[in-house]
Order: sequence, then structure tokens, then C-alpha cells
Amino acid sequence: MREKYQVSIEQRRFFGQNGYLRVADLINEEELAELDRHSMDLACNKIDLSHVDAQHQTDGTTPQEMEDKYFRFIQFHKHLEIHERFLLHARVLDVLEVLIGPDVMAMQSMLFLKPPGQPGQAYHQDSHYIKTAPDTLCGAWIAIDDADEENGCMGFIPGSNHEPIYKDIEQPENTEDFKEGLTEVQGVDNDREILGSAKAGEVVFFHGHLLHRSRRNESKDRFRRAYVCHYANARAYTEWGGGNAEQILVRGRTHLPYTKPKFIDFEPDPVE
Ligand SMILES: O=C(O)CCC(=O)C(=O)O
Repeated sequence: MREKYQVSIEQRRFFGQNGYLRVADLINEEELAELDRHSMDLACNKIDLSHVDAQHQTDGTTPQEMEDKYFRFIQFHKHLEIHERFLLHARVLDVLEVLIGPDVMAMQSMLFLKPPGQPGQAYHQDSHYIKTAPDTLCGAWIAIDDADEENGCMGFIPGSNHEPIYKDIEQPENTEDFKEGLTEVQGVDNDREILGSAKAGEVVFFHGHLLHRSRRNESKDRFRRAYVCHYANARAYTEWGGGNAEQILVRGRTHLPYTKPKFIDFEPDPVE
């Protein structure tokens, strides 16, 4: 029988107070190696995406051009089995079950490659974009590479999970560091920021209200890859992404409509 990951009281308390939690030992070495291989294959156009809609098709570009085009691979769990499998990762779900469950739905997946030179995302709160009622959004960010200040790890404002969703949002002025076209919460006191560095294979959970950002990858030759998925309590109402009927029930039960995984035969309420 699978050994369930046990979240400690200290971890639960830390997440409640600070809005983020770094957890090691959820992703094993084999899984990390698979994510490593897969994300490089994707960057190098080695994955057949001909079944994906036209805007996501490869066209023989270089990895750098490919990455500029695919700043992030969003919702590829709808197209590729491996993305769905990591969205449903049992030990990641064990943590989410405690943080936002017991009933959990998977809503979004994004693979970031972030090669040298690529800008990051300015301060934002994920619940601004993905609305759930009650507001229960949580990200799970799997580091594929070691992420640190040099290659553009995330920065968090600890405790901002207790703050509201800010309405004062503009395009970032500093497009050297931050991707154009994405929005930025104004007036954040970045003296409060702490670095969200992580070792490859660690998972960083972050609350939907947590103010966070990531800067440009300043390294010469290091990618900063991460697979990040967003989840919410499965009994929360959402109109995001086609509504509840489009979200995957990954733990427990719900009175609301939901969908099932596409590739994997999966039981949301496993017998332990
Ligand atoms: O990985 C990053 O650089 C940013 C991730 C992020 O901001 C998010 O998932 O909301």
C-alpha cells in the first residue's frame, strides 16, 4: 500500500501564517529525472504536438525561439499524459488535502522553462485570476532545477495570504525583469520580500492571495524549470476555465459538477 505523506502540525501552521510551504520528499529521483527529460524534449521540439491546436504547434524553431513563444505551457495536461500524471501526483495531493481539502479539484497546470535571460512575472496574486468561492486557491510549484536568486526563483511577501486581493493592477514598467503583457500589483513593499529558493524536486505550495513574483533569469547557462499546478477546494464554486464541470476532482467528493482525468485511470478517494 502507498505510504501517504503526513503533513505535520508545524508545516500546517507555517503555511497558515506565511502563505507558502516548501516540502521535500514528495517527488522521487526517477520522477524528477522524467520531468527533466520531458521538459528539455519539449524545449527542443522533440515532442509531437501535432494533436494540439494550431497556436501550440511546433514549427522547427530553435529552443530559444521556442521558449520565447512558449513562455509557459499552459493546460498541457489536456494534451500530454505526463502533464496530467504530475497534476495528479499522489503525494502532492496528500499535502493539498490537508491545506485546502479534504475535497480537492485540479484547475490549472503550467510548465515554465525559463532559460537564461528570460524575464519573470511581476507581483501578482493567483486568486485575482482564478476565482473560487469560497476562495481556496493554492499553487503547487515543483522545482525541476535548483531555483535561486541568480536563475530567477520566486520571491514571496510572507503573510500576504491574510491580505485582500488588490485591485490596483497595471502592466509592469520594468520589462527587463518582468514579462510584458502580464499585470503587476502596484505599491508592494518589497522590503518584506523573502526568496522562494528551492532545490530540484522540492515542491513549494503557495496560497492564492500570496503576493509573489519571479525575476529575470540572470544566469549564463542555467534553466529554471518548474511545473506549477493550481488547485482549490472541490466544493468551491468557480466560473473560471469553463466552470466546475471542467475541473478535475482529485480528492474526496463534491456536490458540484466535475470532470475526470483524460489519460489516467484515477480514483479521487483512494482507500489507504
Ligand atoms: O514560476 C514562476 O516564475 C512564476 C510562477 C507564478 O507566479 C505562478 O504560478 O503564479
